[in-house]
Amino acid sequence: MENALEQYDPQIYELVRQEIARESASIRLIPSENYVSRAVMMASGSCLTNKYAEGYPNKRYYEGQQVTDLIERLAQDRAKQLFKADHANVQPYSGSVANLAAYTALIEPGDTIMGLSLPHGGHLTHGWKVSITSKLFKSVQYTVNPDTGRLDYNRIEEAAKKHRPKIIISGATAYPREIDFEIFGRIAKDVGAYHVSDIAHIAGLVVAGIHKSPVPYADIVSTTTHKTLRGPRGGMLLCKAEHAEKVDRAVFPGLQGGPHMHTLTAIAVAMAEADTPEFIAYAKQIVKNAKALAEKLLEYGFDLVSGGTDNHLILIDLRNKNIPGKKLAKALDRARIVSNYNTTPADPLHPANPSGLRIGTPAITTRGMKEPEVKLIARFINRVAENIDNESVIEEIGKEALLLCSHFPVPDHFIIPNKKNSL
Ligand code: DSN
Repeated sequence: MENALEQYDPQIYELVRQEIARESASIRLIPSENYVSRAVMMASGSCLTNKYAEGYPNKRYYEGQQVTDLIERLAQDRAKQLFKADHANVQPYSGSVANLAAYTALIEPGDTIMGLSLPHGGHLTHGWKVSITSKLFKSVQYTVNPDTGRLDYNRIEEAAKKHRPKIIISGATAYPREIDFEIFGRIAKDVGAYHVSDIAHIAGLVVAGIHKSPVPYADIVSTTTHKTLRGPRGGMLLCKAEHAEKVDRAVFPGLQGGPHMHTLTAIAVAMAEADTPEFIAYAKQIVKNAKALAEKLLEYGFDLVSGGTDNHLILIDLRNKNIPGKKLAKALDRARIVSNYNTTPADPLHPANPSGLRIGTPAITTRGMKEPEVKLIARFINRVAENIDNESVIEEIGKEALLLCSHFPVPDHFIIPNKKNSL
């Protein structure tokens, strides 16, 4: 397959090769990124990309579904078993579409949704002002408690009673603490709202039993498939039986046409991988690594939102270091440490140049790094911060980061074999 690419499109082949090398030769700390297995990669790059399959198994609008029906059913069954859900829809192209489908399955345009504000860790599609979700629906946003950086369930309940939303969204993209989905479920029930839970970031921790599952407490659970869950890029909806038909209709024909069958095939593979003791060990280590990283960063005087982490990510508020998030993210990138700049709760700066830095441990855990390596990474981050304008020190740290990467190669079965891929 790689040879065909090299032959037909050397320019793109070379760029893919460069990306393989970049991913191997950098410490990837973006909490929503990971390395998929070779099996997932192969399924994703398979002939299933050729097939149109609008509809659902046994109810398609195109013929030739002898194989696709079997694949989609397998993906659905594996997802249901893994998440202990009544129903699974594995067709959403992404988490954003999955969220929109969840809302449109349950409520009408103009109804009120209530989600976590973006600068406080929520997602764009939880009703943030620039998202279509705030234009289609009336959006009310709750925040974390600025003093603690944590969700304040009493305040969320007060807001729910005041605004009477039709949907309350739990879940986040930049929240380092465990979320109490049971309380969200109770609040929603008390005010007559549906509870939609977005576990895109923590899905891998949920299936491994490390973070409590929202499935018993939510009407619909939405997730992506590529973050801690370590599948291909995609989305998924899980729901109670009573919502199954509405969810399916909201995805197709409500929002999407033909499902991306190659992705769906790879999702099925990822679900099988996630249903193993190895995956549970990986998920446990993600959290151990994040806690060790947080502890070391605190020792170096970094201010962590909420004071630490319970999950896979850490949000650093850099105001006490007087370094803008973007400047540090770019300097770290030059030192082969890849993160993303991020808003912090009540951030006085614009999201394009905010006060925070978001980091996480899923990808480095997939590479087999553990607490000693994570402590070394904390040291690298601190040295970059202390030498933010000193390019020769940053270059030196980059060399050390490369050495660390060379000791923890992306596992062989996690990459496309490529002779030119060595560091
Ligand atoms: N962009 C994703 C993340 O990085 O968290 C959320 O969609």
